[in-house]
Amino acid sequence: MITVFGEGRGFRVVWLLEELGLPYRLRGVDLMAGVADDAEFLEINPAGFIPAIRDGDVTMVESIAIMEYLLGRYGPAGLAPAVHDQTFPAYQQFLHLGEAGLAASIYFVSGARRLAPERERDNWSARQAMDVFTTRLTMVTRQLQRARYMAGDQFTAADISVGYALELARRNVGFELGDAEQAYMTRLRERGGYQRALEVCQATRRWWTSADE
Ligand SMILES: N[C@@H](CCC(=O)N[C@@H](CS)C(=O)NCC(=O)O)C(=O)O
Repeated sequence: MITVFGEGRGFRVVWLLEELGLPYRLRGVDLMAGVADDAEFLEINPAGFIPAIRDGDVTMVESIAIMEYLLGRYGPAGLAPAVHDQTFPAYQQFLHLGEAGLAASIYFVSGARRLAPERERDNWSARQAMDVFTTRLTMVTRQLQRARYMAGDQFTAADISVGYALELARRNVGFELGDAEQAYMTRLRERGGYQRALEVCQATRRWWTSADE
């Protein structure tokens, strides 16, 4: 049985597990309360960030690496193109751009705007992170002019990566997505795997629902 520790980017992992139809359990990690007393979690990830997984003897962190591990070990079920497929380069690019270019940037914008002291909310680094997010987003916009999904006409794990980042931007910093990105998000939210993941990830669900109000 695979255990997923923590929501946040763990939503990506849960979404993928739902798409793959694999058994798993979600073990909550409360970052706001602090993890100093959470010995079981710290044994899995001494650095204390989420998500992490345990799968038998395997422990791992980094949501994109975890998705690549799960796809590699349990079969892509159509969610990752084969390496010689013509869609593989775009798949690989957007799988990583979703975290390295998009989610990582918007996460720091969100932290600055929500948690920093008033005078530091619009600091230079937060503005730089916002610029990085918006420039990387143009890659997504251009891709959506060419295809329905990041790797072409089939949904793949690259859409889980990018889709989560766009949800984060919209819900955490009120970023206004363009028409093409909004239509893309509607397609993603209609998926059974997305909806089941949101049922399982109750903290994410509460957070996103409150952001919609
Ligand atoms: N690149 C990592 C980012 C992990 C990350 O920053 N997670 C956040 C929550 S989604 C976190 O644990 N923040 C608290 C911390 O870094 O101590 C991934 O994709 O898993």
